[in-house]
Amino acid sequence: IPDYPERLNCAAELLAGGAPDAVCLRTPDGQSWTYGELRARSARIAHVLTGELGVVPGNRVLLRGPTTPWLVACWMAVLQAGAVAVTVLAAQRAHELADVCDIGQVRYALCDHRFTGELVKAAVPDLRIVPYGGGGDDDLLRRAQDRPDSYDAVPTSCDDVALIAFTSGTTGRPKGCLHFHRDVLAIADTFSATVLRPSADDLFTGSPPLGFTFGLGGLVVFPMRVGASSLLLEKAGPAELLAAVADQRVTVLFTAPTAYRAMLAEADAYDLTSLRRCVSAGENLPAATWQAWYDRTGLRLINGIGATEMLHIFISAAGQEARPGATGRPVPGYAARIVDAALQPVPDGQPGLLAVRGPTGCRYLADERQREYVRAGWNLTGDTYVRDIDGWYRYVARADDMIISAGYNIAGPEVEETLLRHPDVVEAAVIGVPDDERGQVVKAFVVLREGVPADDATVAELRRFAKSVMVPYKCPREFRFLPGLPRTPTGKLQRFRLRDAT
Ligand code: 3SK
Repeated sequence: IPDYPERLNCAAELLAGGAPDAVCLRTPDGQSWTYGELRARSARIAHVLTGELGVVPGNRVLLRGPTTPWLVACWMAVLQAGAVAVTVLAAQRAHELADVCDIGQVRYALCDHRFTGELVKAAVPDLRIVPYGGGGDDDLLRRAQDRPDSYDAVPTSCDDVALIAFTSGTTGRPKGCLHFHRDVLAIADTFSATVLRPSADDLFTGSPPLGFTFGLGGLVVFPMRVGASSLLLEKAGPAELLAAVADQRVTVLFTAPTAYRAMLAEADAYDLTSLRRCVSAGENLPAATWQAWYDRTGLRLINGIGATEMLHIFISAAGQEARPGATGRPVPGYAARIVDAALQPVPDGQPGLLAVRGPTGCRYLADERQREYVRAGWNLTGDTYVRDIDGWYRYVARADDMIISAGYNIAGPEVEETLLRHPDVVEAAVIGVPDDERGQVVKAFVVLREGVPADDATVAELRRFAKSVMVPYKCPREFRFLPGLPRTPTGKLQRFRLRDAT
């Protein structure tokens, strides 16, 4: 990791990443913004923010909208003005937005004009909502159009807060994670520079929104750090991703395991030969998904574990190194270890809590839960992992997703991976449900391939299959078929909703 200068504005650095006439942002409908155009447009917005709107360094500014070039321009403008970006998901609802604004002490909101409804409903006291893209008199872009097209970025300190990334978690109030200007560059200078290794010729795309730091890194920070281009998709389901790759000759793809599985079902109809790097994160990547993607594309998926608290990916592997069923090794710059509840090291080969530290880390905003996440300088991510003797890290489960049945510890993801290997299974999730005799038993929620009947014969077939590949105590005793699994807007499985449904 470079020694960042004491005065550092990460937005100014990223905007300087490409030549003025190099393409920076593209959209599938043919828009193309050069680095020079993005610099000019974000400069004009920064003038409105610091001029008539009165934004001062340190103000928290909410950013809400689908993944468009204007959202990126607003993000750059906020950071250049020395303010703090609080980017949320377009899918978030009024009460969630109200919580974010309250916790983050948000004073301004720049909002895509199509998404102002929920913000207005949130009724946040003293929040100034500024719509963009609708063309009205109060529209940010209209106000910005005759402003100067250069802006001297506020010389923030490298340790000034650049963004607050909110993590909803599964329970409790959302937590705001503070990240500094240097952190934003550090994720590019660690994971991206050493594992992904992009160049200015690359074209990135992917599904995670910019309100999820997986997307902010993969679609904005990493490409701009090397002067590459990013194709921004407002709608980024599996079909749109496949079409984008094929039509625009995308070279670097960021999405989650579920989307890779869904793409595989349709992939034969698309030319995916432009792809060079495919990153999978956000959830555990089953070995079967890794293998199926490799068989179809010849590409070795780059698996990674990241966290909003850590800003981006901190364990990963790429190229010939990447192994199905393993996450990888600590990204250069990060250190990891497996510990028990008393933070004592657990021997290699045995499961324990994943602890990590490096240039980025958790700083919750005014939240007691900081004490649980960071202990003795180590970030405890809430994942159970095993380190193999050769230093490779393998995911076992989220620490609270272990099932204990008749005294056996069962890792839910292992059972899910087994079920996913059955050709009739599209998605699978398992939980432990209370049982008088065994304490808990494994219950599976399964999404079946279209046309497969959700009946007793299918249950019997899945039981037979599970028993043929796993010891019986791990096999689900109960099955339920669902049309889809409950997920957060960022694609993470909401196991608590499955638990509530039983
Ligand atoms: O939360 C995650 O899973 C994640 C993954 C990669 C990069 C960033 C994040 C937040």
